[in-house]
Amino acid sequence: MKYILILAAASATLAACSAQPENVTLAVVEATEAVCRPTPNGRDVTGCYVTLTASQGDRLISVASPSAGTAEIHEMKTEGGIMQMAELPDGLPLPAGEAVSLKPGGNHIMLMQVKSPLAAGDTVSLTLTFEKAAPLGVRAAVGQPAPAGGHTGH
Ligand SMILES: [Cu+2]
Repeated sequence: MKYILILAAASATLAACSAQPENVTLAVVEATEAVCRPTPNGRDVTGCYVTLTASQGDRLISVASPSAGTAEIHEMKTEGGIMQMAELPDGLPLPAGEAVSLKPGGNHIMLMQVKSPLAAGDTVSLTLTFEKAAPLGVRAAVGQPAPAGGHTGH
């Protein structure tokens, strides 16, 4: 009788163990409003914009696209009164729970060596790689992005 009781206790402990939720919350980044500008005539570069919200503090570290030879994360900065863009060498910080918008006149994803011209109505696949969250596949519509600062809502 005693033997059976011990067995029952042991299996109860095992069940409790396996039922326990993992103590790790998955880092997730949500992407909305992904859009790439049509390629200007004869050029093979264009900018893409997206709004990213990370569940935990994270960082966008790289971008790739099958439609482009290379993709970089750019910032706009003013030097000597001239707006210039430069690659963000350490990527783009994503504070937890905060929507970070890449938008015209600000941070953007730069596609270079675009393989074929992009026109309104096309879609571009982007793969966003983060420091913590799993890589995220995004389909960006080709079209004109909403104007900078425009919070028009839907
Ligand atoms: Cu750029």
